[in-house]
Amino acid sequence: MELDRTDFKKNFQRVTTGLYGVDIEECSPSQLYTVLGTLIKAYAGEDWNKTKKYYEEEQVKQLYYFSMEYLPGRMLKSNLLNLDLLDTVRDILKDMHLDLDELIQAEVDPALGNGGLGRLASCFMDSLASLGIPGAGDGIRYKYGLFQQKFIEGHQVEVPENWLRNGNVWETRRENKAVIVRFGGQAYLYEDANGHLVPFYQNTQNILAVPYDTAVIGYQNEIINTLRLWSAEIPPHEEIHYHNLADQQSVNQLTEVLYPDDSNYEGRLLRLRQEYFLCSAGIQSIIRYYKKMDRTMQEIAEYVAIHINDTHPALCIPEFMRILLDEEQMSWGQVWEITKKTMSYTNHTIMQEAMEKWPVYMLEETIPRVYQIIEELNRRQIEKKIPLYGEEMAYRTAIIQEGHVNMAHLAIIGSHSVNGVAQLHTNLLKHEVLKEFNQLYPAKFNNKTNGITQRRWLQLANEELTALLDRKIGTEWKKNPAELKIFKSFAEDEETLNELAEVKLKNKKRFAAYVKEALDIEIDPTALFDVQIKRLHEYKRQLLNVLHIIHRYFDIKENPEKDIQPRVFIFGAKAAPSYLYAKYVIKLINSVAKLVNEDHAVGDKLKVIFVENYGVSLAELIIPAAEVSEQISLASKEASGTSNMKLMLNGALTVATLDGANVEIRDHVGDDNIFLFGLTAEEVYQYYQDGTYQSREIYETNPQVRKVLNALIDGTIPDVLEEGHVIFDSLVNDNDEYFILKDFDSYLRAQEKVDELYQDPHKWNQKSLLNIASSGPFSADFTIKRYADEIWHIDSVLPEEEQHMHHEP
Ligand code: GL7
Repeated sequence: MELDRTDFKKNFQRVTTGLYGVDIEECSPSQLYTVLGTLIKAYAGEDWNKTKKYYEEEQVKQLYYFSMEYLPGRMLKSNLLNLDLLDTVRDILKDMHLDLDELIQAEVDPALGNGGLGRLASCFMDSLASLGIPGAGDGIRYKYGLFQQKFIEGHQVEVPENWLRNGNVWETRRENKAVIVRFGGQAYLYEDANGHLVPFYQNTQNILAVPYDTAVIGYQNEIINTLRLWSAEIPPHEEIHYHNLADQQSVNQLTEVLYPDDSNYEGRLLRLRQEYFLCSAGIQSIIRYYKKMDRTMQEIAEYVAIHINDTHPALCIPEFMRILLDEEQMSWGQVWEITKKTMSYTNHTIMQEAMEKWPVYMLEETIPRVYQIIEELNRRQIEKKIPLYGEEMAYRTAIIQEGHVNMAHLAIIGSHSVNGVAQLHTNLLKHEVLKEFNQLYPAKFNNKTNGITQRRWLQLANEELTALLDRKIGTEWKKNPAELKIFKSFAEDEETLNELAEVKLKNKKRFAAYVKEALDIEIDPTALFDVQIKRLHEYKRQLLNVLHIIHRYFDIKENPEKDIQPRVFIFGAKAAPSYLYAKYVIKLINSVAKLVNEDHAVGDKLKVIFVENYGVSLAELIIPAAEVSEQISLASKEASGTSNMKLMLNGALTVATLDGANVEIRDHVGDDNIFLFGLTAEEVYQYYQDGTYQSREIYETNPQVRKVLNALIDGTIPDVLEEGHVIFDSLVNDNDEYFILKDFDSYLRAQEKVDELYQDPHKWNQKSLLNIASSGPFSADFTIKRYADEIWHIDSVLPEEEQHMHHEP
C-alpha cells in the first residue's frame, strides 16, 4: 500500500486530538498505539470493503471456520507487515520522534484461546487471506481472555484478563447484523395449512447476538477477510422480559469468560450455551447472507463450506438442519444430504478426557428443538446401520449413548470430511480411536498436518533472521515458503553459518534483557538456550524435563571440576486453574529454579527460567532465541503440536519423541538433525495391551532415577513437601501413566548428545540451518491450500500468476 507521508502525519495529528483532545506529546504509548491502529484500520477499510463486494458480486464459494478459540496475537505489526507498510510507518514515526516498536508493545494481546488449537485457528485466518481464499472466522468475543498467570511463591495464581479495558481499535461492532438466539422453553411442532410441520416456541429466552468484525489482512495482496466474534446482549424491545437481575446476568455471563481448560471436558451448562450461541448466530448469519444471492437453498453447499474446529462448534450441524427444515421447509432427506456436503470436522485430540459428551437432559432443556433433531438423526442412523453392520456396531457408533450426546459421533456422522492434524494422529484415529467409523465411512477420513504462518513466526518475530534469509536466498520465500529449502545450499558456507550464529546470539541477548528486566535474573547469552513452551499437561511431560534438570544439578554439584555445557532451561506454561497436578508441576519447576539459580556453586552452568503468563507475545520473544526445542510428549498423545514447527523455523534443534508432527519434522530434516528418544506410539500401545509396564521397578533398579525422585520427597528441593509427594507417588506408586521413568534414560542420552554437539559450533549451526531450510513444508499456507482443495473445494480469487503455491513441497 502506498502512503503519502505528509498526509499521514496530518492524519496522525488529527486523530490524536480527535480521540484525546491533546497533543501527541501528551499521549501515553497506549494512546498513540490506539491512534496508529485507528489510522491503519481506516487505510485498510477500502480493501476490506472491496474484498467483501467482490465475494458478494462474484458469488464465490466461501468458507466459514467455526472455532470457540482464537489466539491472533497483537495485530498492529502484523497488519503493517501485510499491508507492506512496516518500514514506511516506522520511518515516518521516527520523523515524528516516535518509536514504532514502543507502540507495538503497547497493544494488548487478546488471549481468546488456550493453546495450540486457538493459535492454529489464527494461523489459518492469516493463511486464508494471504492465499486469497474467501474464508471467514466465527468465534466468541469473550469479555475476559484466558486468565493472567502470576507466580506467588512459585504457585500459579490466576488473575482476570480484562483485555478490552482500553477498547479494541481493530473491531467493528455491526449492530445491524445482529441475530436472535433462542434458548430453553418448549418447542411444539404443528402442521400448517400447507401440510408442513412448523415449530411453535414457548417461554424461550431470546438473546441478541451482536457481531464484532475484525479485518484479516492478506499478505500484500489487497485481500481482506473477516473474523467475526459474537457478543451476547439483551435484545432491544425485550428489556421488559429482563426485569429480574438473574436473567440479565445470564445474558451478560454468556460471552464473558473463556473456559481455561484445554484438554479436559467439563459438562458445564454455561459452556453448552456458549457453544450453541456461536453456532446459532454464525449459521443464521451465513444463511441470511446466502439468501441475498439469487440461489435456491438446494445449492447452498456449492457456495458455503462450514468447518468445525474440534467438536466445540458441532452444534452447527443440527442448527443448520433446524433452519433448513423449519424455516426453509425442506424435506429431511434433502436437508441431510446438503448438511453433510456443507460440513467438515477436524479432530484435535485423542485424549478421552477431552471428548465432549453432553447429558441429554441438558440439551433437552437448553435447546429443545435442536435436541429433537439430534434425536431423530440418532434414530435414523441406528435404523440404517443395524441391517448393514448389526446392532452392536450400530449402537457403538450411535450419537446418543448412555444418556449422553457424543459430540464427536455427531460431528463425524454429520460431515463429509473428518481430519486429524498430523499423519500419526490421523492413523490413530482411523485404526484405534475411531476405527468403527473408519469402517463405516472410510472415505471421510483424511489427514491435514498442521502448519504455522511464517509471517508472524519468522518475518515479524525474527527480523534478523528474515534479513539474513533475504540476503542469501532472495525474498521469494515470503510468498512461497517452499523456497526456504534454497537455504540448504549454504550449509557448508562458513560465513553464512557465522552470520546465522550472530543472529541467534542477538535474539538470545534480547531475551536475556527481558529476563533481567522481568525476573531480575542474569543469564549468560552464550549458554545453550533450551525451550519448552506449551500448556502444562501431564502428557506433554514438562515433568520429564525438570527431572533431567535435577539430574544435571546433582551432576554439577558432585563434579565441580567437570566441564559441563552451560544451559538455560526456559519454560512457559499455564495450567488450567482446576488441574491440581499441573499446578504442582509448576510449583516444582519454580522451586527447582530457585534452588539452582541461587546456588553460587552452580553459577552460569545451569539456570532455570519460568516466564510468567506465557502467550503469543512471549512466544514471539522466546522462539527466535531458542536453540533446543523440547517436544517430549508421550508418543501418541500430542495430536500434532505446532510450537515444534515454530521453533524449527527459527533454527532450534528438536529433542523429540516420535509423536504428532515430530514424525514429519524428522522425515523432512533427517535423523541426523534431530534428537530422538523414547518409546514409539506402537510401543506405548503394546504396553497398554500387555500391561507389563512397572514404573516402580525402574525406581528400584535405576540409581539415577532413584536419586532424582528421592530429591522430590527428602527436602533437597525446598518448599515442595506436598507437591513432591504427590508427584513421587504418581511416578512410583501409581505406575507413571505417561511413562516418564520409562523414557528417562533415553532422554538423558539424547541430552548428552545435545551437549556434545554444541561443543562444535560449526556442526551445530549447520544443523540449525538445515532445520530452517527444511521447515517450509510446515507453512500453514500449504495446509490451508490442502484444506481448500481437498475438503472445502474453494479456489483462490487471486489471478493465477499471483498465487505462489504452484510447488507443493
Ligand atoms: C490440540 C492438540 O493438543 C495439539 O497437539 C494440536 O497441535 C492442536 C492444533 O491442532 O490441537 N488439541 C487440543 O484440544 N488442544 C490443542 O492444542 C487444546
